[in-house]
Amino acid sequence: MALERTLVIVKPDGVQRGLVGPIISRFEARGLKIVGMKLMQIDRDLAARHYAVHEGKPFYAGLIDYITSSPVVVMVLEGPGAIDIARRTMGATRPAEAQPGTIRADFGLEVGRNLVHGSDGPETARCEIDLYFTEDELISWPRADDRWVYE
Ligand code: DAT
Ligand code: MG
Repeated sequence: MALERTLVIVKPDGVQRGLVGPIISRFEARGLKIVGMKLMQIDRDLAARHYAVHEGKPFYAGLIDYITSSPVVVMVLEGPGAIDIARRTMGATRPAEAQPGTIRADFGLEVGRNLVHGSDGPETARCEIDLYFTEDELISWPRADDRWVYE
């Protein structure tokens, strides 16, 4: 499967609840490789660009307030099929509908506190990675485990 990169965010509730480690562990254990990562506070301008597709929806104002409310951990994860794999590891948008074993089901209850973001396709992944990271903040590195994770 093609090697992809995707943007994943541990949202403010994940950071505030001390779940950064457990959430990142899910992706790491799955075999996805961290090629960029930082703690940052998303400002309203960046939030508006990130969630532009949701502008005008009833939950938009609350979504912007929430995502800008306290620090987040943003990362770029790499692997074969990384975009879809990360989304499946996160689970459905609404934690109540997410499958047990996914991050949103195991750590969350409500849609507006669903802990993680993950890009939903190749084009959004490219745009979102560019929104949050400069080229020199991303590192392509050979991982000792690569040959035990990739065929
Ligand atoms: P996802 O984060 O699974 O890609 P999305 O892109 O449809 O979901 O929406 C972005 C975020 O907006 C989502 O993580 C939580 C919030 N959201 C979506 N639909 C919502 C709704 N009906 N009510 C409240 N918040 C919602
Ligand atoms: Mg989305």
